[in-house]
Amino acid sequence: LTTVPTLSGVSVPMLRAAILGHLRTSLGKDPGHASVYDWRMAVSHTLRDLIMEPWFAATRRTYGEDRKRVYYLSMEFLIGRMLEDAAINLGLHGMIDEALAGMGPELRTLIEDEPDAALGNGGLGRLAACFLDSMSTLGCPGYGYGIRYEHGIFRQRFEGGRQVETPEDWLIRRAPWVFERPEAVATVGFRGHVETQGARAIWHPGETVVAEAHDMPVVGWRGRWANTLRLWAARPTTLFDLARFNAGDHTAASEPEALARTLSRVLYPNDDTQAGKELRLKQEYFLTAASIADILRRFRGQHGDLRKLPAHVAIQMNDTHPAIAGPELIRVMVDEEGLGFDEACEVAVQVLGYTNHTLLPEALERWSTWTMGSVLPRHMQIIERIDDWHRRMNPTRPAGLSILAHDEVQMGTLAFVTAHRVNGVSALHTDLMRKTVFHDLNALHPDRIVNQTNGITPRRWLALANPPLARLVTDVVGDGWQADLDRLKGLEPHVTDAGFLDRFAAAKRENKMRLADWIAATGGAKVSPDALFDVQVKRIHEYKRQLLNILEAIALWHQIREDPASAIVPRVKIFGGKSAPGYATAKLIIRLINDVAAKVNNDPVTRDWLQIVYPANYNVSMAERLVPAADLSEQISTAGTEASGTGNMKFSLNGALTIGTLDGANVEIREHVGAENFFLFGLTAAEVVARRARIGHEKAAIGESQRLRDVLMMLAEGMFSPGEEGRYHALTDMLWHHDHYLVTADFEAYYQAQRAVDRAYTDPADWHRMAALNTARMGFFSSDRTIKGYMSDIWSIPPAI
Ligand code: DL6
Repeated sequence: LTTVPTLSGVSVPMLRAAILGHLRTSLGKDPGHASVYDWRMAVSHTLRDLIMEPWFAATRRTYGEDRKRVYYLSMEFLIGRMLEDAAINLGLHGMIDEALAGMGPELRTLIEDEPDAALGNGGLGRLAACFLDSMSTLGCPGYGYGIRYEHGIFRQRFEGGRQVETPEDWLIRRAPWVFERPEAVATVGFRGHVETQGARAIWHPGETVVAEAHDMPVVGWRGRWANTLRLWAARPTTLFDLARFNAGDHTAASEPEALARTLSRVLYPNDDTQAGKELRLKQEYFLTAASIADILRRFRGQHGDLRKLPAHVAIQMNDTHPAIAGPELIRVMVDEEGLGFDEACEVAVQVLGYTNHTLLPEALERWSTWTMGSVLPRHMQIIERIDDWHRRMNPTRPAGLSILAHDEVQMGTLAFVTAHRVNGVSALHTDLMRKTVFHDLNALHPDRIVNQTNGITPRRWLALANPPLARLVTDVVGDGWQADLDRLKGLEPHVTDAGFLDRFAAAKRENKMRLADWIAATGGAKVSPDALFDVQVKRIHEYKRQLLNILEAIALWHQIREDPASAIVPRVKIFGGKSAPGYATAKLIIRLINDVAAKVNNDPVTRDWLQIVYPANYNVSMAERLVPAADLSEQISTAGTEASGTGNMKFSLNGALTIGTLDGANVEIREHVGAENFFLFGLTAAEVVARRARIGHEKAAIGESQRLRDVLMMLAEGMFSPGEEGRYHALTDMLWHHDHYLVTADFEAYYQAQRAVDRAYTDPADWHRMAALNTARMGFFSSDRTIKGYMSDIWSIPPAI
């Protein structure tokens, strides 16, 4: 990929003129009266202008060289802020800073003014955003396809320690990175009936909406390539019911508009449970149908015959959410293009890939055949025929293995059957996919399941988030690591050099001071950067075991109270994360963390040794603050439950040591950074299965730990819920009687591992050496490596030359 000429000529005076120009012509503002918002928009437009040439050039080249394209269909893209990302990728951060000097607010102020584009719940959506960044960096021609939710993931605040949700409104002000494309539309139908004319089926939808494209350019490293994230917004086919309006029924007149808009109004705030809502199914079909119509329109313009699709098009289904893609593609080929059914199935399979992101049974999507049949009647018929086709093609298929088992459409099975590759997201997860949920399908299709261990973009998660460490890395290994993360290995010979370690430690300290200032400024506790910053940030879920972490905090607090001399390391435990609004246990855990924080932070005996901080509304921008400042990364899920994790990679890359179980990508991180630089504890996935089968394992574990008994007693007696003794009885009952996630079984090992952390932290030089080795050995976890794997093993897209 060659350097983009438009960028090489950029200078500070030119940027200054462009920013002032935009202030005047795009914002209509005199600099003397411009607000922070106006300046942000002017700078964003200036950067955006510079992305146009790479963006157009990438499209021209893709057409000119007739390159195969990949289409990444995802219900979630957790993008975060765009301005700083564009500035870093274009290499213009410093110049913009200079251009603004003496003229407007600092670039940092403008960056902080931008709302996060938070169109996702957690790992799955953030992975999609990292993948787009890598595809653009690698020059892999591709589109992300998603929904332009008016409201992204809800805003979280705490009232009396409890999570309260309010709507997020990233679109309330203009979004400078989004281009409306009123001409790029697709009509999407629902319900209705299917008419049969001989062998032909004609679907007459009962409802239709229009999907309207909104495009965001995604620029790669140094602007050498830019792809498109195309987000669909729903609008009505008829704007307004004029007859009803004239009859005086003004509210009813707007009904068509209101109904359509509902489709793209909110992101479902569940990342792991079947929403079970018709609206969710409609959203999934809306995304999929609009995207496939768009893909086929582009394809037909260039190549015509849909039988040639696999040579030119790869479609990746990000989890089962867009798994209706198989039936939809087949519907178009059979009903609209006249292909034979079996032939259409074969074409679809060659085009589609499916990534599985979870093995949790409650997260595997299923729709009742009744719901599917009434929302998408033609697709229901096609799904039955796909199931029949699959059975015919695989005569040894076990009787119970059907897409339609238990009168439900099993979306995991549907996605598996209609994809030529099905991938897991870490080595352990892929292995478990083969052995558990997809055991029978794997036996029929032994080459279909492949592994692609997740990765993260080093541009956002090191270059952008951690400038002090990024500078040190550049000084030692030279520029270029941002697009070739294996170069971090060049740090390794320096980890025994005291001068290097001092600089490494200074970078961490700078990040910790910045975080401490932010915590204080946002109304949190005053924390000291000398303390060990111990961070667990992710969705709140029982399997992720924030409960284990907070129980350990209670045990530590109790220990220090009993024996103050036993405290050797001051520690700040930092939590961050949202619970699904309807997930009562997770919400109770949030309240417990806040209750324990209130007690512990006000205890004069322990205050200097233990503090608990839980800033509300964890999102991508907060992660960018927390990750670089962490000393310790908590990756403590029950083994066999976290498909991969990507937070674990971000922390390790930024020089935090991990305390973790052998779960998801932790296994591979530990292999890469070295077992001696990782605090391992807990049961393995196989041991988890065996332990769960032992009746009364909870009581046995509690019986073996006086410490755990003390903690549970304090909780049960209302130590953290004065005036309401029973507040946490649901949690203590669960731990005593049905502890599915084995908090009790792993508690003691976790407590001891934390004490090993304490001891290690008392030797700062050695700690920093271990931390630096983590950074040096994380090159493998770049999402560039992951995308290269998808390109070669799933999409059959050659690297760009
Ligand atoms: O693959 C991205 C990410 C993994 O890192 C996490 O381990 C996994 O929990 C997450 N999965 C989901 C599940 N959503 N659904 N369905 O978000 O994917």
